[in-house]
Amino acid sequence: MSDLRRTTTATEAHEGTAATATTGTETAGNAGARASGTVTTHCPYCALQCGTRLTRRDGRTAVEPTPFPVNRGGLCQKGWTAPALLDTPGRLTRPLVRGADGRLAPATWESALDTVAARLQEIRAAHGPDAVGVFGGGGLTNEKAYQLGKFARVALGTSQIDYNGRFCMSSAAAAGSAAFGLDRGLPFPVTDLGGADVILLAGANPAETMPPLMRHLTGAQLIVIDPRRTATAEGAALHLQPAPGTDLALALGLFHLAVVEGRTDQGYLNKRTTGFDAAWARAAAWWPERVERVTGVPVAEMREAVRLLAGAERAYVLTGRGAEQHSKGTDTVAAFINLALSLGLPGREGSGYGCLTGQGNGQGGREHGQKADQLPGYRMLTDPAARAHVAGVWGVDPDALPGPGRSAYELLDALGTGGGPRALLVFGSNPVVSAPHAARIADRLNSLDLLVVADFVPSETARTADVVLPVTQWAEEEGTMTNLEGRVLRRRRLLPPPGEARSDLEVLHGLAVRLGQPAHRFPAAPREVFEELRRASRGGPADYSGISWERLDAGEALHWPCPATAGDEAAHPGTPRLFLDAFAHPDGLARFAEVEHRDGAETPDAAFPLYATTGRVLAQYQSGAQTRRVPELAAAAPEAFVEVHPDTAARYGLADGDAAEVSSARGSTLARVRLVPSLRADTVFLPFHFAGAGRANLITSPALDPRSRMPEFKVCAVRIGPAPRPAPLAAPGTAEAVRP
Ligand SMILES: Nc1nc2c(c(=O)[nH]1)N[C@H]1C(S)=C(S)[C@@H](COP(=O)(O)OP(=O)(O)OC[C@H]3O[C@@H](n4cnc5c(=O)[nH]c(N)nc54)[C@H](O)[C@@H]3O)O[C@H]1N2
Ligand SMILES: Nc1nc2c(c(=O)[nH]1)N[C@H]1C(S)=C(S)[C@@H](COP(=O)(O)OP(=O)(O)OC[C@H]3O[C@@H](n4cnc5c(=O)[nH]c(N)nc54)[C@H](O)[C@@H]3O)O[C@H]1N2
Ligand code: SF4
Ligand SMILES: [Mo]
Repeated sequence: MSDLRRTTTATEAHEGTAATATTGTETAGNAGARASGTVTTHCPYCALQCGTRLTRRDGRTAVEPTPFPVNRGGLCQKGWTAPALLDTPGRLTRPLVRGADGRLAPATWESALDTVAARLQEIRAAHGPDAVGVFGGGGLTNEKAYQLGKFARVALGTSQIDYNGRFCMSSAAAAGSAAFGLDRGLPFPVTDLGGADVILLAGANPAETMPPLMRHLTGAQLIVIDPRRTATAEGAALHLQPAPGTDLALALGLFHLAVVEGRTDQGYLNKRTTGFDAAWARAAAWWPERVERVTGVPVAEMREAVRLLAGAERAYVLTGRGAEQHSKGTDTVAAFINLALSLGLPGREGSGYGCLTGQGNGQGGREHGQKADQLPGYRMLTDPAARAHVAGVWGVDPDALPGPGRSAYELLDALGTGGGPRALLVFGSNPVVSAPHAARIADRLNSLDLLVVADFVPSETARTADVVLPVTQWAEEEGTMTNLEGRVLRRRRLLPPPGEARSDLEVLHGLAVRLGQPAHRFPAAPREVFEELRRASRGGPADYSGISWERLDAGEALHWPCPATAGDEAAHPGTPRLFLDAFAHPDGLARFAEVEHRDGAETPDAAFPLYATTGRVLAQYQSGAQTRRVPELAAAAPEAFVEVHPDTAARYGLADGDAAEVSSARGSTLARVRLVPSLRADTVFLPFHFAGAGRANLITSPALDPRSRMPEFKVCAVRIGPAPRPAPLAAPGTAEAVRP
């Protein structure tokens, strides 16, 4: 078990060693005088939602991890340095409105909100309600996500709302719902992973993306599927290294082997599943040698993976974005679920299938109605009973609720075109950096009659807006978040917001009232919104009606569904483990999916001979809007880079440290070359955290999965060569007030 040591070492190396990190300045955002005190809360970044304790004293904030079971006293480098966000220079503290001179200038809240409301009314009057769009985020609290969906459907009357979770969770959600009848990323607590013997990680790199999660994986042998030899793969018992975009073939091949080698669990298949025969009819044609030809993974490694997985008493199959962010992401996840079902894993205590949800509220963000086709409680907008229930809670006519709108990329792509929205409100996303085919999206945003961005830092998207609304961040507000295991958590306020910053809920209240809504319909107090969310979710798949802030504050661990029970609202214990007795389909059975491999939207050719894939590094978060501003993180990952195999670099005239230009059919990006001998020679990798000319999304493909509408972030065809001109690779830091 020497592999275990390596896993542990990788974890420690990536978690950092700070005992207690303190940051703060007396100057930034007049925060120096802000209150003192201590709160127990959670990290502002990823879906692990590590438990933290914050202490504010003398204008400085210190963070320390709590024994919260998910992080068990660990934090990653981003968590340790998160307090720097509270005092970051350049923090937005006043509303900004673009004047006739083309520059963003400070304005009062009254005039900023009046301006936005008046222009929204004009645009609606001239072009109809769908001329206004809303773009939300999976980092928003449950209360904000809920209120944003309600605001779009009721105050704006638009169908045009979607959110960045479409770029993140949608393929796993679609496949999970189809297989199990319900989508909760992990249908079991994270701590269950600690008892596993074997865990297969398909396209996930938690050693960098969720380092404290590795604490739960040290007892298991890991099988990692990743074209790169990541920090996670370094510690694995087995690393399968397929070409990007070929996981579907690989999963079919593993399923095939499980069947022909007699490793399936026949009793489980009979009792708990349906659809095996049709799924097998497809997989039967994916014999191992054929899979090796498509994926590049040797047959012996596939056999070893199935041997490990099938031989384990307790085993999990987990997917990450590497398997999901493809134009066939839903089918790929379905194929991994087929594999898990064939081995009898889902719905069994100590085993299962799960998806590692990414954003801070990536789970809650997909339940409360900011998605194009959804109503709160994870209900469908097309379901008449759901419409009637939610409209009842909102006090509106069900027929007045619009139908489903465009998905995230389709919404952004349509902006300012004939049929698309002419105004957009952005809450919690930075699509100028994070959307695929980013140059096209920046161009669409610039074509709008009105772009409004609510943020607490001047993100690249905020800098192109007509109106920028400064909002509160994590430690300045109250609310709830739902982590990757479906556990509802309290976010607590440590200090008052700087300057004139207001919460997103206050912003929505102010706009709704100006759009003619009764004030009571859009409360600004998060707790009041949560009480309404409970009622709206009641009876839905994601039922929060039995969850109260009192129960959470008393320390109860509540995973949804947690329905209110007659007589005693607080009686239901929540549901840490789903599916133990039955899956959520009416017949209680899990469904195998009939899926077939297909190529990605682009495969390498003479003009673009390499695969490019994209992803994350430890020290930066997402579009980098927040983490590029944290000095310690910016120092650790200062500029765009591209990982290249040494032979490939030599072939294209590149040496380590050179500035390279990577080009696809859509455009080019600039990045510093890093030679990585363990990478596949046919593949280059770029992180997407950097702005300007270093945006990886200048080259990515907007090909969409037909079911989830997930863009193909994880594979496109490119060529690489020396950068044609001296390249400004480091990310620009401070705000630039002029629309580019
Ligand atoms: N440090 C850091 N942590 C984060 C985030 C962050 O931005 N930075 N973001 C959070 C969010 S929102 C998310 S969604 C999660 C994402 O967490 P992960 O899914 O772990 O992150 P990624 O780096 O996007 O992708 C994982 C791996 O997929 C591999 N990959 C690329 N193409 C393929 C392919 O075709 N097949 C397979 N099998 N693998 C492939 C990449 O090489 C990469 O190592 O991380 C969360 N945590
Ligand atoms: N090439 C490539 N592109 C990708 C991916 C990839 O793997 N490769 N991954 C995709 C994935 S999984 C994701 S999740 C997206 C994420 O990409 P984005 O949607 O751009 O996510 P963030 O960078 O987190 O942007 C959030 C913005 O909202 C602000 N913000 C944070 N909290 C709040 C709040 O409570 N209210 C308001 N109003 N603002 C807030 C932050 O300051 C920041 O500017 O990127 C996607 N893009
Ligand atoms: S793993 Fe995620 S939640 Fe935990 S400290 Fe790091 S960024 Fe924060
Ligand atoms: Mo994500």
